[in-house]
This record gives sequence, structure tokens and C-alpha cells, in this order.
Amino acid sequence: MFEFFPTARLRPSPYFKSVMAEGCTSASIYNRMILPASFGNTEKEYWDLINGVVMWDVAVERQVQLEGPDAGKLAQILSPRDLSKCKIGQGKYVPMCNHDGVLINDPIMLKLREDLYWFSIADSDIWFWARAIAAERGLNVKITEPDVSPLAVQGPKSAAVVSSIFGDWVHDLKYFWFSETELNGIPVAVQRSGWSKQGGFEIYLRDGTRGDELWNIVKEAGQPYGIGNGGPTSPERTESGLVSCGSDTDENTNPFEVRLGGYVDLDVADQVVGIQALRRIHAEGPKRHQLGLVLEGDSPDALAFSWEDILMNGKKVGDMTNCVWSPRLKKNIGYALISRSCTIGDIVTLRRADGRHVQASLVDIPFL
Ligand code: THG
Repeated sequence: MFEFFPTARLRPSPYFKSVMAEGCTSASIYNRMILPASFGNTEKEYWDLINGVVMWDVAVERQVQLEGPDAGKLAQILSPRDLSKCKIGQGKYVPMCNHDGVLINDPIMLKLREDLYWFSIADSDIWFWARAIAAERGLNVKITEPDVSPLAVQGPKSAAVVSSIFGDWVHDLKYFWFSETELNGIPVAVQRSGWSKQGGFEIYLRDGTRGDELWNIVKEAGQPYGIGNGGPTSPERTESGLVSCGSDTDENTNPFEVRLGGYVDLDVADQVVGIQALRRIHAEGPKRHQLGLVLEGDSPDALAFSWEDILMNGKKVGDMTNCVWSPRLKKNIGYALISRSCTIGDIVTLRRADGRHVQASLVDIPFL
């Protein structure tokens, strides 16, 4: 038995006690928190997501709150996606780049008021970044972490579960839109979102002392639908083509290379961090692109936990950035971050971590 001690440096999730009581068996570290990954049956967890409904502790999706007269101005400076038409109650998927146009995070931004925004971040320290940029630009905005912890409910039956808790209005939520409400006096925001393509919601708990209470409400409401445990599911997100910033990307990756060019508006104001570099990269044409890999063989192969070389005619042409067994395709699949000289239909060779050479074909993403 191995034990983590939650400390100020390893922030405990408000759902931690419930998660442990449910029998969490594996986890990873994300935003200096514990991200529950599995409860001992990854196959069931996958199929529950595909056919039913699952609940995930995703409190690791921490919020960077911008508050004050210049909050909207800073939000736009931090992201090359045009936010001028974003409404209160709307969320948007917004890439965040550094001054070189390198992707440093891919948050979901929530606009709560004209002067209040949350960036629901992926795994990198954006508070420092946002504070530094606000200070250097002399902006009147306060940057804090609010007491907010998302709980994801994902899968085709998620709408039935979430509407049974909150009411039929949740059916009308458009993608990434959210509503602030209460549940037995527990303050929450309910958003249509989540890191899967199976449909779903995230309940943003706004009182960290009531995590177990919220957990039990969702658990109870999910019983008629056979709600299962789990965590963000690598095979499903890979099949569905979702990006995992920090695993599919390295310190040189720009949004165009990982299919996020559609979230970059090149005509945003010049003061937006990275926009000059992004315009240049766009004009020159990115060097790499992200394609799918289908590996030879019909049984589960080694997962890839770090990047593995992709070879063509004996020369390195790119990296395989992840590799999973797809239960629906019955193939090992992964993402290639690869030279634009390689294209769909090409056969490449992977140098696996254990030294084996494995053939794979390049395909379009999403796989499904
Ligand atoms: N939930 C919350 N915050 C988050 C994540 C989350 N912050 C970080 C990380 N996950 C963000 N990553 C993604 C990536 C993709 C999507 C959601 C979160 C996603 N993409 C859709 C797609 O690519 O098809 C739709 C995007 C669109 O068109 O706007 O859903 O999981 N709270």
C-alpha cells in the first residue's frame, strides 16, 4: 500500500475521500493534484463511458480566475482565439500560447460576468503566467484560484442523470455553456463539457467542504442508469481525436501542428501573446502535423508513456506521442506528430521503447 499525503503542494480534491472509498487503484499527478485514473477495471470503465454513464473526479482541472475591470482585456491577451463575441454563461475552448506561438495550455474559458472569467486549465502553471503578463501590461485585474472543483459526468446516459438532479433545463445547454445554480444549498455551475466525445456535463463544485455530499448525490442519481467510476479515458479520447496538451505536445509545438488552428484567429489585436509568431508560423506553414497511427497486429501492445521515434526509410520523421489499445477498433492506435512530408496512407516504422520495430499506417483523426 502506497500513500500520498495531501499538502499545500499536493492539493487534495474535495472528492478524495469518496474516490478512495470507491476503491481507486491508480492515479496520476496533474496540476499538482491527484487525478484518479482507474478503479481496477479499465475495460468496464471504458464501456461504461461508451454505453452508459461514468463519474470522474476532475478537480485537477483547476481554475485561474480573472476578476476586475481589465479581466476581459487580459483574457483576450492570454489567448489567440477571438473572445469578443463570447457571452456571459458561455464557455470556449481557447488555446494559450507563449510569445513564440508555442502551445502552453488549452483551457476551457468560462465567462461568468463582464469582469469575471475562469480559465479551466490543463496541466501547467497559468497563475504565474497570467499574473506576470497582467503586471507587465499594467492591468487592473486580480488573479486568484477560486474554490472550484469540477466533477465530470460523461457518457450517453449522462443527460438523464444530470437532468434528474438539476431539472430538464440541462438538456438545453449548448456545448460549453453553463449555468450557475444550487443543489441542497451547494453552490455549483453546470456545464455541457468534458474530455470525451460521448456527451456529458461537468458540475463545478463551488464549496470544497461539500465534495463528498455532491459525490453522493450524483452517485445516487446515477444508480438507475448504472453509473460507474473511472477517470479521463485514454483509449476513448484517442479514438475521438481529443488533444492532451503536454502529452501530445512538447516545448516546440504550435496549435496548427495539433489540429487547433481553428481556434486561432490571426486578426486578433497585436497585443495578444504569441500572435505575431502565430501569423509567421501560419504564413510559413507549420513543419509538422498530427495524424493517426494504426499499428500492425490485432492484440494489445505496449502503451506508450513517452514519445517514440517514427522512422521512414530508416530516418526519423516524427514522434508517436501516445499509443493505446482501442477496444472498438481492436487495434493499437496512437497519434503521430510528424513531418508534413508524410501523409495519410503512408506506412511508417515505429521504434518502440523496448527496441522492437513495428509497422504502422498513417490515418486521419478522429479514428471514430
Ligand atoms: N474540463 C474542464 N477543463 C479542462 C478540461 C476538461 N481544462 C483542460 C482540458 N480539459 C482541456 N482540454 C479539452 C480538450 C478538448 C475538449 C475539451 C477539453 C473538447 N473538444 C471538442 C473537440 O475537440 O471536438 C470541442 C471543441 C470545440 O469545438 O469547441 O471538448 O475536460 N472543465
